[in-house]
Amino acid sequence: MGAPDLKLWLHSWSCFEEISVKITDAEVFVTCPGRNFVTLKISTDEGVYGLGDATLNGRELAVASYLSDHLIPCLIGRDPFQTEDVWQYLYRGAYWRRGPVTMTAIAAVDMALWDIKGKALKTPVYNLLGGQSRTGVMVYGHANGRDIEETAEEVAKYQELGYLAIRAQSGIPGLPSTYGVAKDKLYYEPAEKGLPPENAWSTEKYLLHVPKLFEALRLKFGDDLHLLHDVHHRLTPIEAARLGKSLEPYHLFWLEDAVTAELQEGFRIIRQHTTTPLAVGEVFNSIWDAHILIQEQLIDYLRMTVVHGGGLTHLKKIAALAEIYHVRTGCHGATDLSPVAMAAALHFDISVNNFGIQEYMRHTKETDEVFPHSYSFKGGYLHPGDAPGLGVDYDEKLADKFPYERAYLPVNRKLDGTMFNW
Ligand code: GCO
Ligand code: MG
Repeated sequence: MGAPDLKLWLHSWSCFEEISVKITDAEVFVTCPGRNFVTLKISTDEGVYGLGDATLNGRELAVASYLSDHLIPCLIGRDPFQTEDVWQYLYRGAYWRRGPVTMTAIAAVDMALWDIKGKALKTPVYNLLGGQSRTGVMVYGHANGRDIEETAEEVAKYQELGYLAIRAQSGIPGLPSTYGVAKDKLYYEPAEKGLPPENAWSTEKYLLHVPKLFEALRLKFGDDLHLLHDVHHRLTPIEAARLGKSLEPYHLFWLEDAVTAELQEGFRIIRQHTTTPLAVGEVFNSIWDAHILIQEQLIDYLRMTVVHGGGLTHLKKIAALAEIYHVRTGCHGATDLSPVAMAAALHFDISVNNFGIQEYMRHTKETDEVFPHSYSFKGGYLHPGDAPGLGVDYDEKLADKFPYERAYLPVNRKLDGTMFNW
């Protein structure tokens, strides 16, 4: 290493020694620039502040209250550099561990502290997580249509935008509406204002239709394009095994959330029958939701992401465990995760060796304006940019123009009225 590098190192070391920061204040903002987002802003006596995403779709105010009423009072006066200690303090200190509300609130604090750390050290967060393991993060976009033809047209649009990987969902003949098919194509948003809308479901109709969709897509687009599909928790293990088997000729990148995953052991059945790669975990909130899946190599991709998976501090440990068992990451990145969570995911994705893919549903123009960010898309890849910290800001004045509006994800019933999984 030459002399200039050493000088730089000595300089950054002396900066590090001078840093002694204290948390002075923290605020929670709820805004609805097209959809609801909850954002935590932690301020310090050095003027540096950090942002964390605390959005839990359809249950936003519960996390906002958890932060304001229970966590923020415990943060004032603490050293924001102690990310591990603060995480343990909030996780162990609650006594009531885990659960989506608790873990989303902890994740928001953790994200904001990593953001502060990066800004104070004047470096992007990925440099604190191990640096850049790759030049960019491959993402997948969402193509959806009312039928196979319309879905294929949408796949073509994403391909033109440069995507190398595309998730395909289509309407099911005989069902008036289903998961993944939206009016607004590029900005698919499942939550709706008012009370939860109701959808109808038939497993048989679905299982007959999906292989036809992927047969048509492979015929039209050839073998190179990565294709993905989300079942959205609707099958039993043996039904999922049948679907996985019937999709093998179309070599999917992954089949997502084939079953509800409370019963991790259920994946053993799917695994015995199919070589279609399996992804799961967007609703998981700690390692205890995934440890059997990882250690028994029952899945190929883990969908846990920074905001619902306990923050960067927890997720990087989960990724380290997953790496040993050949499980790669595939962070959830739907529009209900704010640009703050998207940025945090990108810093994580670019740094870990066992990165697989990142979901990227583009946010609307209004959302991007409320959250100006340094990450950018090029040729199928996202890059977090080189701004210090997470590289995202929050325009409070603009956000005030979009007050919270109650909204819910749909619920789902079988054709005979039985309540089912959305
Ligand atoms: C995905 C997800 C979303 C979820 C949504 C719930 O794969 O992107 O399944 O569509 O339904 O994020 O809030
Ligand atoms: Mg999903």
